[in-house]
Amino acid sequence: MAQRGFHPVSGERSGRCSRNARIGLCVGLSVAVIATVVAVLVWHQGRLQKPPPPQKWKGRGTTSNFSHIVLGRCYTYIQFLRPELRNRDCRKIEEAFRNAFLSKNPCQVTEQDYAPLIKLINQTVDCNKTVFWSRSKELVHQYTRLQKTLFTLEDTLLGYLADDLDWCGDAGSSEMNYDSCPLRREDCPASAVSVFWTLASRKFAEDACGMVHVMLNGSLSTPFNINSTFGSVEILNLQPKRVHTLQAWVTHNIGEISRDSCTSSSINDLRSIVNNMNITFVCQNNYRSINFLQCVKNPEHFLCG
Ligand code: NGD
Repeated sequence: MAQRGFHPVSGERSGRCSRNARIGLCVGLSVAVIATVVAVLVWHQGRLQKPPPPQKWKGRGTTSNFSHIVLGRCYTYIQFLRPELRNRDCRKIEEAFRNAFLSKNPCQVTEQDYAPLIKLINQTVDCNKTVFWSRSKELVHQYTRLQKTLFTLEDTLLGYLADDLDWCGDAGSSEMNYDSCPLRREDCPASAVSVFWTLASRKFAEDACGMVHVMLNGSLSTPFNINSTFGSVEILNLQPKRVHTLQAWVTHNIGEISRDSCTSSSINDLRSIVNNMNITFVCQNNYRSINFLQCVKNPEHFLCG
């Protein structure tokens, strides 16, 4: 009788246990080899497919939490600020905003890319309620926050979503570029952000009707600057068939010498441009309602007594 576990002829170990062990060892080794090969292949593939780092620009990167901020602003706007827009789909709006610039070179984003976003928002401003501004951002928004029937671009949903944010993507990635975005005029003539503001400003002006307003900063030597967005985009896109009058409110920083800016040469340039478009121009120096607003912030000032 052969010894248990030892084959009498081959001299090899026999029995169920050792055969199973050999099979197990073989299978284990094979699995290990295959797994190693697969792992090496995946690693190699991953190295080959790793996206190149995003392009570097001179400007700040996308604002942190961009998507959350846009979504939050959208719900705040349709829920509390202008409930008449409550049927807008904020998720789709945020997605359309993101899709306008993701996976694209930020210097090659076009107005067309923002068309789905603009279509989803679809908001109109009543006649006589449009307010433009230039170099007077804080004061004009203090004013329209109280005069709720008036709208600056930033009081519309489109402007409200984007105000003070930075954003850009990258052609080689589907992620936002949080490190840097193109700086206006330095990296390229039109970045994802500047294309947006030019488009939003143009549409805001094209849609205006009746009497429109602009708040300008009389404390500057040129309250009207032809190169500003107001001077180069908004004014030129007013529709004379829809707009009969442009009223300018020229304000001065409280406490600064208050001259009659309505007769200054830059305001005269504005008057000529507007009159040539067959639109009436009216200029108001130190508009009283806005002076009162300035006094709320500076109640002790002698001019506010
Ligand atoms: O292309 C731009 C750009 N253009 C202006 N600004 C821009 N920011 C970008 N990131 N990309 C900024 O708008 C600029 O730095 C100021 O902070 C602000 C307004 O510029 P200002 O005071 O020179 O005034 P503009 O006439 O150029 O523009 C104000 C008018 C106003 O009637 C709005 O309806 O043009 C409309 N807007 C344009 C651009 C940007 C508003 C904004 C905004 N809310 O940031």
